[in-house]
Amino acid sequence: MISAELSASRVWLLHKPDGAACTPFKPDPAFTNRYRTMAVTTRMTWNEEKILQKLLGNVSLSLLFKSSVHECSVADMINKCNHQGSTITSTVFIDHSLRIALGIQHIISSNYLECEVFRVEGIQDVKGYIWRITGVAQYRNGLLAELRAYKPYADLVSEINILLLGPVGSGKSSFFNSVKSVFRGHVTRQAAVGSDVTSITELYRIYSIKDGNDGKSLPFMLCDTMGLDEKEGVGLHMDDIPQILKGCVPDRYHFRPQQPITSRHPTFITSPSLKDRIHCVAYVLDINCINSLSSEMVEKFKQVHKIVLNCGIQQVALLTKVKNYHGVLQKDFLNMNNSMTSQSQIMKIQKMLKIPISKILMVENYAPEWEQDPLKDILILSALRQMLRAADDYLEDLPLGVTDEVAGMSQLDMCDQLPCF
Ligand SMILES: Nc1nc2c(ncn2[C@@H]2O[C@H](COP(=O)(O)OP(=O)(O)OP(=O)(O)O)[C@@H](O)[C@H]2O)c(=O)[nH]1
Ligand SMILES: [Mg+2]
Repeated sequence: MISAELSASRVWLLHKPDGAACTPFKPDPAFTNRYRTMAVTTRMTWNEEKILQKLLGNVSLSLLFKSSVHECSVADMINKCNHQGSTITSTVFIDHSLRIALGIQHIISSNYLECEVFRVEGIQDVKGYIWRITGVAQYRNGLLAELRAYKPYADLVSEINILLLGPVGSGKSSFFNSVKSVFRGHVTRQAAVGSDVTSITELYRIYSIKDGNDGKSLPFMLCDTMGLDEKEGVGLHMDDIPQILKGCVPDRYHFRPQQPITSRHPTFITSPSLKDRIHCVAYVLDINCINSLSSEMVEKFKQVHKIVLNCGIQQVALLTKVKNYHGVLQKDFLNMNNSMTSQSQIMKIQKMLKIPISKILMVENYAPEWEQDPLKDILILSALRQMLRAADDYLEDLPLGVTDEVAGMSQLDMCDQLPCF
């Protein structure tokens, strides 16, 4: 086990024993003398070294001091490490729950097998990387706690319905899988995802998400749809969209690209109430395809935008497949968009959907991999938080008559008040 102390140009690695009880390392003089004449190599494995280099921003590491070779003498260490650049130190804190998960809760932090000091070259933004190591887990956990405590505005509904709309293959189902994975604590793949010329998702799904902590359902639903296609008669039918927004389409409804749902369908919800309605629409788009969207698809988006706007429902854009998402941590989370995308992509989205920059969200979904990544979690949770805030704005903005429904107004009357059709 390695713990790291970072400096501006040096990184200190303290190799901890993997067992529970152990005494601190005392170098054997014979061992020390033997190794003094040999090339000093790190105790880290190749893999560990690569991970550390990547974590610090693809830097190169040169070992300056190794306690088992150079003896545990502070003077010797200072001598070897002096004049190697300025130092800012920061200690890596491993949260108690993570220690339990890793099975290292018994390790007393003062016990080390080895102390190594490296010169770090190529580091671009020292404070950013230090923050990245120490702050990411805390920031992620804070967001998670905030969302676990979330309650819809004024308790008008018990769950917020977020509708995912977008072209075939843009990552709608993967976003649901990603959100579920973050709350579950490991990567899960409930919704089928994949790549095909036509939409993989054929059923309308209203997914609930359980909190991994206590297994309770969280107060939001992700509504996954068939992908939009630029051709007519393929993909989600435009006339299905108003029915979905009103809450007339049931879970597991099988979309028919050439025939939209009507009130004659046996499972059509004829008297939807506020809880059945969509409270926020997220337009899901692959960030890498924004500049190559066909004029037909742009036209379709404009039509959808008009329908949603007429209903007074809040809208956000969710850009997926953001490859360089690691860049966001060079500074802070406030400038996420600037560091991850070009202005031309942002301008195009703004023009097409008339959505302010604050509502253009970005994620890298859990797609082919099984490893959880706290950075991905931060983007996914931040996007979800913005969607919930948008839904709250919608609820707060509802006309009095509609909110009266909660106090017993007829569901049918309420549905008729919808301004969209
Ligand atoms: N690298 C990367 N791949 C992604 C991301 N999101 C989705 N994918 C991949 O893109 C493909 C399509 O993803 P889906 O989630 O099925 O997309 P969809 O919008 O639900 O597609 P349809 O249901 O067919 O309309 C799959 O191969 C995913 O693994 C992402 O953020 N990053
Ligand atoms: Mg899908």
